[in-house]
Parts: sequence; C-alpha cells; structure tokens
Amino acid sequence: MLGALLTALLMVLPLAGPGTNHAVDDPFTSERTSWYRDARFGMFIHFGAYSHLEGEYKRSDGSTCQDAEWIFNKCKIPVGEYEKLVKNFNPAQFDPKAIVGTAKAAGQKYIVITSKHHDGYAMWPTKVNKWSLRDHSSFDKSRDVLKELKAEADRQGIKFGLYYSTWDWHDPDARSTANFSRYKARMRAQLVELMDNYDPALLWFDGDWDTNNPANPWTKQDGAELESFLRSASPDMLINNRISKRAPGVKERRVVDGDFGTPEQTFPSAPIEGQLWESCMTIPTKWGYAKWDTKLKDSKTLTRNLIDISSRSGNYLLNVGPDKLGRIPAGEADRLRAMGSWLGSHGSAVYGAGASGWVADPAWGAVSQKGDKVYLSVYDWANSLHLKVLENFDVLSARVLGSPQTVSVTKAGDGFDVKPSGAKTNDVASVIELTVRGEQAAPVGTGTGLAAEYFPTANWTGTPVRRVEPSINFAWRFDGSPATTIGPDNFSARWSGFVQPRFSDTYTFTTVSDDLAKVWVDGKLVVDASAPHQVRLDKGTIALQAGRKYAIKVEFAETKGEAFMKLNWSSPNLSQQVVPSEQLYTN
Ligand code: H79
Repeated sequence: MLGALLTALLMVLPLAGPGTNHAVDDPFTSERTSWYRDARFGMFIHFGAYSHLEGEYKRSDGSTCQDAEWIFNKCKIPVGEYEKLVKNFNPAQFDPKAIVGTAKAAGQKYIVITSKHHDGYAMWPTKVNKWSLRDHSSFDKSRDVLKELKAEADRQGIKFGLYYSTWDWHDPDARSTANFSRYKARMRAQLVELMDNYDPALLWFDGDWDTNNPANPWTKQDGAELESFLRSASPDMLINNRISKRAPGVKERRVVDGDFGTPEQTFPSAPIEGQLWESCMTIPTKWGYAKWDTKLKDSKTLTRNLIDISSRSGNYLLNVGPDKLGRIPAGEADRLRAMGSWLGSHGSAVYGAGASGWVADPAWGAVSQKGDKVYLSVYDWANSLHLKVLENFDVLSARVLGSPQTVSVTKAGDGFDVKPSGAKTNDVASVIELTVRGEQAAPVGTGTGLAAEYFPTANWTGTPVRRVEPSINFAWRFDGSPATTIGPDNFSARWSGFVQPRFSDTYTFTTVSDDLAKVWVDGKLVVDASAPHQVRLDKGTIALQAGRKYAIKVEFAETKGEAFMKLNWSSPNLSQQVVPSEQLYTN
C-alpha cells in the first residue's frame, strides 16, 4: 500500500530514463507470480451502472434496444439520459459472503471485479468525480462494495483483483487529444485510490483498441508510463497486457506488455509463447447482466474449457454478471457449483499443473503435468487410450482418481497404451493419474550471468560499458537503456560466455526483440532476427547435453523507438523461462 507522501513522490519523480530496465522479473518463474500460475481458475465479475438497465433501453419512440455493459454506447443513449436512468441503481442485495462463497464453491482462486468499465462509472467512493456508486445511485451511502468484497476475499483466502477501463465514454477529456492529460491525471488518481483502499493483487486493464466511437487517445507511451508507475507503487501486483494500446488495425496484442496475455471468448490450441496467459469468457453471451441473455453454456463445456486451458498452462477467468440488486444469476451460480464439484475430486489435474512437454495433446481429452504426476483428463473413455510420447519417461504407477479400478500401461508404437479396467467415473472427464520418472536434472548451476558489453552506437562500435548481466530480460521501452551513459535510441549489446543445460534435450531458444537480435550456441546461429522489426518472437533449436557448458553469444541492436530484448529457453523437460543466471557463465 502507498503512503500519501510516497504517492506524491511517485507522481512527480520520473521512473524512467537512460539506465532504466522496466522488466521487473521473469513472470514465468518469479515468486511474485507463483500464486497466479498455480491458481488456474478465477471469477470475473462485470457489475456496474449498466447492470441496473438489465440489458434493455426503451427509447422515447417506444422501440427498445438491447445490449449489456455496452448499452450506453451501442444503444447511443444520450449521456444525460444514461445518468438519469441509473440514478436509482440500488444493488441492496449485494452480498460479499454469497459471492465469495460461490467463487470458493466453484474452486476459483481469485476474483477480478470491474471497478470502472467503459461507461466510466466508479464502483467505489472515488474522490475524483461524482460519477460513482456512492454519489450517483440510490445505494446505501455507508456501503462500499469493493471494500466489502476485498474483506470477504481476504477472510476466505481468495485473491482480489480489479478491472479498470482506460477507455472512458463518460469523461469528456478522455476523448479529447487536447485535454487528455487531464483525464490521465484523474485516471492515475483513481488507480492510486484503488491501490490505497483495496490493495489489489492484480489490475486488469481494458479498452486498448483504436477507435473513434468515442475516440481513444491512449498510446503505447501512456501504457508504458502507467505500467512503470504501478510497478513502483505496488511491486507484487500482476498487470494484464491491455494496459498498452494497439495500433490502428492491429489485432494481436504483444507479449511485452504487462504480465499476462488476455484471449477473450476463446482460448489457444497450444501454450502461448513469451507470456503467461488467461482466457476470459462468459457463461451466457454478455459480460454484464441482461435479462434476455438466458442461453448459458453447460457446466460440462465450461469444465472442459478449464481442463483444456490448464493443460496449455493458461488460466480461465470465467465471468458472472450480477443483476441490478447485486445477485449472481442462479443459472451462473449453478454452473459454477457443478465445476467446483468436478474440481473437488479432480482438482489435482488443474491447480499448479500445466502443459506437459512429454506427451502430445490427445484426441480423447487433455494431458497436464505437475512434477512427477501426469494427468490424463479423459473426455471420451475407452478400453485403450493411446499416449504419443515426445520425450522418454517411465511410468511407475497409474490409477483412476476416485476409483479402485486398475490401469495397465504398456509401450506401444510411438508411446504408451493406457488401459483402465473399468468404466468412466465421470461424464465431464475421468482422470487417470500417472506417476512418472523422467530424466534426472543435472544440479542447479553455479553461474552468475554473461559478460555484457553495451555500445553507444547501433553497430557494436565505440567504447562499451562492461558488466556481468545475470540474464537477458530487458524492457527498455521508449525511455530506458542499458546504462545511464547510453541514450534510449541507437545502442547495441553483446552478451557472451557459456550456457549450461540441466537436461539432455533439444532446447528451443526464443528471443522477444525490438529491434534486431541474434543468438549463437556452440558456434551455431540458432536465432537470426537481424532484419529490422517491431516486437517479435523468433526461435531456433539445438540439441544439448546436460551439465556441459556451451559457448553462447547474443547480439542486439536498437535504432529507434521502443526497445525490448529477452532470451528464453524451453525443452521437453523445461517449460519456457528466461535463461536463468545460474546456468550462465562468463567463462
Ligand atoms: O469487459 C468485457 C467487454 O465489455 C470488453 N472486454 C471484456 C472483458 C470488450 N468490449 N469490446 N470487446 C471486448 C470487443 C472489442 C470490440 C471492438 Fe471495436 C471491435 C474493438 C475494436 C473493434 C467496438 C467497435 C469498439 C470499437 C469499435
């Protein structure tokens, strides 16, 4: 939490400039993100002034227009009219115990609630304006739904996060390039209120697209400045990638913004490379409450989504839309309880488990791995289930969770045939747990990093700044650079030394770079991203022996604009991470 003085200081001090690296750690491995990497399942809550309209706007001509959290915008409601319509918003039955209890019963480990959606309406008693649940509603003025929910989440041991839309349809300065800095100051003041009052474990930004309806002057620079401010203010907080801005016509979000990616209403068919990720989805079609939005996904589909997502090392942020009185609709709560019931007896396949580098994704279900356990979540039960193996391992034992039946595992073709002796135990997914033994890792290395040279030119000339660099994980963004004596543009870097793998594997080296990057391992050019580019992911593979040291050389050059450079590796035995300092040596 921020003291008032510290806040004031942070708001005036530059957190930037030459010598600044905005990358705080490796989100794939840091202690900071470990709760989030293990959690796998969270509750999204869309609750705001729009909830009061229940998804319907009756125009003065008698016609109706339907939408939900977008109703103000999509139904083109005049601002004064929207303000009048929500004046009687009174979610008197908002019950934090019931909501957190529903999340707990669902097996969800965190909650993310809208503090301010695109309509700009603050769900807490903000001092920044009067457009809030406290000052523009018929709700009990002594209540604060965010405070109540945070307190209850703490009591029930569930992490608490806040959604905040940078795009704002209500504040006139938010669509004005000329006055945008005034809006940004108010936004920052609101975010400080949120951090001071509710100490969120996570901030979930939204509204990163380029649009003129209304205009969204937010820029990538704004996102970079805000991210750096928030990191200083609350170093452990997780931040999503929508804190940045997408350029006109750009569909994909970048892996260099925030801590995690945010596919929406969909999830990828394989782990995302370069960043943690979380798919957010709805149970009906809309996020906010709409009384007509009654066709809900069934709990089997939702549970399998969670299984598929966690088998790809992602999180599932599943939304509920409380009604105008603040109650989670019964159909949504039912679905969540059903998911919790499956998780109660099969949660070990989900929590803390992730993609297995050892086996291929099967057609009959999904596979996840956690340490020496491999979980086969079987959707289409059969007498014999084939597992295609990508990396040799032994199966020491096998069982069906919640069933005394035996399971035989025999080598067959490109992997194993797994044969359970009895019937499926569950219609959603039956889980076969394999206890496995793979290659023993070589001991953790004793390295301290690579020898780094940072040049004040983009072509590795001039007098370099030299130091030992623990790892290659840099977000210099717009203003930063490798050293105070080097400007934010036109510089280059060379890192050299030795890299020591802990497994005998085919390793994939991946760079996330802007601008150019090259990686040589054992004299072989593994990554060549030498054509100028924006933020890009490039990779190459090389077979390495555990414990041996291989020469490594990495080059980077930056001419203009933003600068990023990250060196990750992965192998069948090792999920993606920044190459850690212990495995890097200067000689
Ligand atoms: O809060 C929920 C949604 O209300 C919000 N994100 C989730 C978590 C969301 N709103 N819109 N979208 C997601 C989809 C984006 C639609 C867009 Fe467009 C189409 C953005 C750019 C093209 C609409 C049309 C907005 C600008 C033009």
